[in-house]
Amino acid sequence: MTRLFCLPLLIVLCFGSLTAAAEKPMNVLFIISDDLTPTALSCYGNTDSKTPNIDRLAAQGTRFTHAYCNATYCGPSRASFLSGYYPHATKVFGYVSPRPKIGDRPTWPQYFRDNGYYTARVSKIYHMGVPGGIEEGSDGADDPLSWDERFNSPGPEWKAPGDGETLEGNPDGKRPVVGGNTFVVVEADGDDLVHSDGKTAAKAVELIEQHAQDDQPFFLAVGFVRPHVPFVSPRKYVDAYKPYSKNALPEKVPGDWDDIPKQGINYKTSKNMKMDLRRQKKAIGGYYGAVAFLDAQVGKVLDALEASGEADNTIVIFTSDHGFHLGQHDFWAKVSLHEESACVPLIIKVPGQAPAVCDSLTQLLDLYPTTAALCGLKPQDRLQGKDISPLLSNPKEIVHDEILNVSPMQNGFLLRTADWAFIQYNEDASGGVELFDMHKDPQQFTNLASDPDYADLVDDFKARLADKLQELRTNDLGS
Ligand SMILES: [Ca+2]
Repeated sequence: MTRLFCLPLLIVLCFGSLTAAAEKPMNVLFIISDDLTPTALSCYGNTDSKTPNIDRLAAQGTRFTHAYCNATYCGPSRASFLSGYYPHATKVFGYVSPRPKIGDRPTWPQYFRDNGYYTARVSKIYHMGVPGGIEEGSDGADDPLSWDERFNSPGPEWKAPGDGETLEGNPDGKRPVVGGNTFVVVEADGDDLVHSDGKTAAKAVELIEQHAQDDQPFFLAVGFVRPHVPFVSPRKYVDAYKPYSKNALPEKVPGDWDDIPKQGINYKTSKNMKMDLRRQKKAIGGYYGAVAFLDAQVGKVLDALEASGEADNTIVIFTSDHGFHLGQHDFWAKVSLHEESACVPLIIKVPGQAPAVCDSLTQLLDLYPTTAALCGLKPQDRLQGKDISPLLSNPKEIVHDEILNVSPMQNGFLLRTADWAFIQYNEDASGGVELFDMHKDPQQFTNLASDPDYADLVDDFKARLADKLQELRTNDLGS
């Protein structure tokens, strides 16, 4: 009897241990671009810009068409999704680490590190100044506790040898190529490895090769700095977008600013940047060139993962910290809460899942709880994002009824639902509001907020925003 009883138990134990040995937890490869609007990617419908490598990942994974950042510029966006809290929960609105606000609570990569993962970052994951911090090769607002290893990728940025032009604030053409947060295009001499992103791809490839065969799973975060200004790319990537005069500008509508509250006029506009149509078209060509350069670097990292034999055991995520205006409403760059700036590209590829396009709302705050769930790590109630893994198996599922995105620089708040974009300036709405019907008016030309027919809806959104802010301020941070 004893032997008969023990034998199945032994078999179970043996198979149990064999299965455990075979089931190494999934790796996470997180690739993030800087200032990349989804509208500049061919997999998101742009027919001028060509992004074959990001498209390839999109064809293998789930491409989210309604993914939003939770703050519309680098510092607070990155601090938010890396810490797991909304900007108004941590009050991190600037270009700093969230660490002092979260104490010893684990950040997203740190949680994987605490659970036995090797974690590393290459270049910009937490905020880094571009181009200044990249020129210096400094750590920026990094969080050392998040990583086993971290690597910076210094590069020449706007000083790269080549043909450069300052487009912004340079109507007479006398201003030389400059640094800082300025629209500059440089058609650079030399190859990819001259630049920060070329070095980042090379280091990421090296780390994948080093860690692919380890028993320990990896969480590798790869941060590219393009297409953030300056638009510096090896010449071959920019050539496709020359002559610059062929680049199409978005539709311009007379009186477009008349119904946008003053606080909603973006900090960079064609007018205050003094960019004529020639410069605007060159800005678009320079941006697309930087996107093509970025795309080629993403391709190198994806190729290395495939060659490593670990692609079938690795979650791959591609996204950006926020979007970017390329002349819509004569706005440029980020900060604005309008759609092109508020949206991010988001592609998630999980081994074994069917490729899909998902139109449901999602946000960068969801990445932490989602990857934790997919890798079998314990859920944490304190996190303010949601697990969107149900969307990967059923893209018709709905996890969010609304997304909150903020622009602290404008004291602005966006509530995005499936049908509406509601934007409010100041918590008491004293800076004005905008309401757009996103089905009838996806380009956001007609602000319905002052139309009496929509007064009840506006009041409803104001109340929802107040509730949402109260909800996220009720947290474990004691703030
Ligand atoms: Ca950014």
